[in-house]
Amino acid sequence: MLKIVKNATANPENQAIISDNQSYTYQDLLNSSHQFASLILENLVDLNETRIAFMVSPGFDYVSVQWGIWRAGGIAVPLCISYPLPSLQYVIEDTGAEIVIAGAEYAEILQPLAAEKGFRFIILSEVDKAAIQQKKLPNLQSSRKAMILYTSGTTNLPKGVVTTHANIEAQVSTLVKSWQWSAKDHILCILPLHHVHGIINVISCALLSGATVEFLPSFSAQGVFGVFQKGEINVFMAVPTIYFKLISHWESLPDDQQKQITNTLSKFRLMVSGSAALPVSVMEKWKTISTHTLLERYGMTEIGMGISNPYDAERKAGYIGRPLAGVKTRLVDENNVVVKRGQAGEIQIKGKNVFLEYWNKPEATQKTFTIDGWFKTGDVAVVEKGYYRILGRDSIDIIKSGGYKISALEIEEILRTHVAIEDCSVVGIPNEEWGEIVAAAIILNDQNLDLKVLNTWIREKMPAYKTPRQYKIVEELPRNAMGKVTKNDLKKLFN
Ligand code: MLC
Ligand code: AMP
Repeated sequence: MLKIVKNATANPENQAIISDNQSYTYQDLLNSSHQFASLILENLVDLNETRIAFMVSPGFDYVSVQWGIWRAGGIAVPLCISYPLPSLQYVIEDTGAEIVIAGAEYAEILQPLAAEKGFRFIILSEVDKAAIQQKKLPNLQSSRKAMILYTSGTTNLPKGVVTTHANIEAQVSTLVKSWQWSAKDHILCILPLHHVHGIINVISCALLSGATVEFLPSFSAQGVFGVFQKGEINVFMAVPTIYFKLISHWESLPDDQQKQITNTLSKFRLMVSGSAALPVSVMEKWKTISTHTLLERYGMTEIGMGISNPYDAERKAGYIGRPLAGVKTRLVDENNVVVKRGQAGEIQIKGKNVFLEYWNKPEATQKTFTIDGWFKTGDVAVVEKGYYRILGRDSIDIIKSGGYKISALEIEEILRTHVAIEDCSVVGIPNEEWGEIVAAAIILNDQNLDLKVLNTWIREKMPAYKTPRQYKIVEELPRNAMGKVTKNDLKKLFN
C-alpha cells in the first residue's frame, strides 16, 4: 500500500482537509479516493499507468482525485486551472491521457476537446456516487510511475517530468523529517497544484504526517491574513513574490491590525520560502513583521527539494542551505569535472528523489543525466562555509517569474506566429516583486500592431503568468558574429 494511504489509515479521525468551509477527516479522504478509484477502474483491476489528466480546484476533491488515480494504478497528470485551451490540449495530447477529469467549473473549457479526442470525460458534479460499486484496489510496487508534471526548459515546449511512487515518497519523507512535520501541524495551501511546491512540500508532506491542510481557492494577501487570524495555521510555505505581496499588504494596514497579525505569526512553527531566490530585503522585512527567519530551500520539478537551510540551526540570508538527507549533490565545471572547494559550478543531484524520465523524450532524458547518473540542474552555485549560494542559471532562456519557470523560447515561438511580427526575442528582467518579469523585443513587418490586441491574442494561447509584461518595438535585434541574439545586450533595452 502507498505510504501516504497507509499513514492515513493510522489516523482516520484526524482532520485532513479544510476546504470550502468544510472539514474532512482522513477516513473521509480514504473513502472518497477509494470510491473515485473504483469509478475510474470500471471493469479493470489495475489502470497500469494509464495517464489521467485532471483539472480540479485545490481542495478536498483535488486530493480525492489524485489519491484515487494513484490507488487505481494510474499516472496523475494535474492540469493548471488557469491554462487556456491550447496549453491544456498540449498536456492532454503529450501524455496521451485516456481519461480526463473536470471540476464542474472547468467542464466547459474541456468539453470541445473531449468531443474531438474521444477520451473518457468525467465531470465530477455529474458523478452518481451512490451507483459506484466499491472495488478491490491493486497492490502497487513503489517503482510504478505516479505523476507527470510539466516544466519549461531550454526547449521551446514544456517537458513532462515523470516521477515514481518511490521518488515521491523519498521527496516527501526527507522534508517531513528535516522540517519536523507532525500530526499537530496545520498548513495553509494557496499555491497552484500543478507544481511540486504545492503538491509535494505542502499537501503531501502534511498528509503523510497526519496533519491538516486548509485550502484557499486562490491567493490574496487579505484572504491569507484572514485565515491566519483564526489562529489555527502554524506552518506556511510560499514563493518570494507571495511574501512580497503579504509585506505590501501588511504595510498598508493600521497599527492595531499590524500588531494583531504580528502576534499571530509569531506563534507559527515554521515558514518556508522557495522556488526562486529570496531577496535578503524580503527576508529581513518578513522577520520584522512575523518574528520568523524564513527557511529558504532549493528545489526543482525533477528532484523535489534538494538543498535546504536547517530547521534548527542557522538559516543564512542569501543562501539555500545544505543538501537534504538522502540527496547527494556536487558542483561541476563546464567539462563536468568537480570544482575545487570555494569555486562555482553547476549543481548536480543524485538520490531516490530524482525523477525517472521526461515523458516520451528519451533523448532529453539522456542529455539531462551525466554518464555516471547525476542529474544536471542547470543552476550554478558556490559553497561557502558549507552553505550553498545560487549564482544564477546556465541558460539565459529560463525565466523565473512569480515562482513559475518560463521558457523564453516558448514565448518567442508563439509571438513569431503572429502575422504582424517579423522577429522577436524574449528575456527576463529583474523585478523586485516578481523576481523577473517577461519582456519581449519585437520587430514588426509593415503592419501596425496594437500592443493591447497582441496581449489579448497571446493570452488566449498561453497561461497569463507566461505572457510578456513589457514590449519594446525595435528595428533589429543585437546579434553576435555567429548571428545569435545577444540577450544580455537586449536586456539593457528594458528598465
Ligand atoms: C500575474 N501578474 C504578473 C505575473 N503574474 N505580473 C508580472 N509578472 C507575472 N508573472 C499580474 C496579472 O497580470 C495581474 O495584473 C496581477 O498580477 C494579478 O494576477 P493574478 O494571476 O491574479 O496573480 P496572483 O494570483 O496575485 O498570483 C501571483 C502568485 C502566483 C505569486 C500567487 O504567481 C503563484 O501562485 N505563483 C506560485 C507559482 C509556484 O507554485 N511555483 C512553484 C513551481 S515548483 P492585472 O494588472 O492584469 O490585474 C518549483 C520548484 C521549487 O519552482 O523549488 O519549488
Ligand atoms: P521548476 O522547474 O519550476 O521546478 O523550477 C526549478 C528552478 O527554480 C530551479 O532550477 C532554480 O532555478 C529555481 N529555484 C528553486 N528554488 C530556488 C531558490 N531558493 N533560490 C533560487 N532559485 C531557486
